[in-house]
Amino acid sequence: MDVPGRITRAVAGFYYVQTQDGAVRKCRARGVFKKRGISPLVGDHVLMELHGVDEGVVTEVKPRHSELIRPPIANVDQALLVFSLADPPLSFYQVDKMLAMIESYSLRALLGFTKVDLPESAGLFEKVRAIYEPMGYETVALSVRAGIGSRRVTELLAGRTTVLAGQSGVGKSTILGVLLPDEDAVTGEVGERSRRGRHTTRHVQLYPYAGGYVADTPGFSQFDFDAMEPVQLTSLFRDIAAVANGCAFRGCLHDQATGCAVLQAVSKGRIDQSRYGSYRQLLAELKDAKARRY
Ligand SMILES: Nc1nc2c(ncn2[C@@H]2O[C@H](COP(=O)(O)OP(=O)(O)OP(=O)(O)O)[C@@H](O)[C@H]2O)c(=O)[nH]1
Ligand SMILES: [Mg+2]
Ligand SMILES: [Zn+2]
Repeated sequence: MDVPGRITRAVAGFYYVQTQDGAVRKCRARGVFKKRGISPLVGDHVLMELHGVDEGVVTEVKPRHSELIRPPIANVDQALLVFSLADPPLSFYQVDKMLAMIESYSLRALLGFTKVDLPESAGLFEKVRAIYEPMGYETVALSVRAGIGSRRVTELLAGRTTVLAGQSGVGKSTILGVLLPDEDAVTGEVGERSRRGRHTTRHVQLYPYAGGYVADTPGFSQFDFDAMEPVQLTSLFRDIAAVANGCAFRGCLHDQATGCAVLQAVSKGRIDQSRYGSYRQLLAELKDAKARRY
């Protein structure tokens, strides 16, 4: 009888499937998948035939409730977006762009701000929290060095499948190293060193954690907005979407008309200036991309 499990890693045609007892088996996928155009993904819930003590064959992939393309990973519930408040310095534009991306995937977004121990970050966390919490985003201050935030992260990750995302050097692997102290792989396996002399994460891998799973994911920030229509952007900014309904102009991009409800909300301080600035910058990028398409 075939046994249920979850793919936690995929390398060179092999799938590592973890069963409920925690054991991991190295599997091939049954040939018929290729013919049917199905390619198993990390995160897939599968059935496998057991071969020997630690091998198997994936025989069935269960329907997915979500599927990311970059990174390729299935059945994710939420993303912990990681930003550093200093070194590298915080970019509000990056925060807003990543948030828009996660909204476009319809995933829950959690915001983690690292390196609160560095003096350059003083006061900055309070500022970001004041912007993002009223919109309904969980906002957590983190410092591995000062031992801040990891308990809250554990609560937020419990029982769910979470991807960590964020630019290189913000501290994603460092957080995982604290959550998963026994997994040498988290900071060790990563192998290749980036130009700045640090370990850089290369593979997508799910680690069981707090009754759920967590993944460190390379390359998330390469999301490509190019295929999106400019008018779709509003719905990815919660604060802007909340007032955009009241805008009297049909098809308004909320970037120029006097009398536009969004512009009014910005001038009254009901929408944060930096959020609106990010919206305008992304909108300009989408318009450029569209112009290049035709
Ligand atoms: N001061 C301070 N430094 C930190 C903190 N968290 C991480 N760092 C440092 O920041 C650097 C980058 O951390 P990583 O965890 O490798 O960053 P990453 O996000 O995994 O980077 P990539 O794998 O390249 O995407 C390391 O030198 C860490 O020691 C923190 O809370 N405070
Ligand atoms: Mg890393
Ligand atoms: Zn408008």
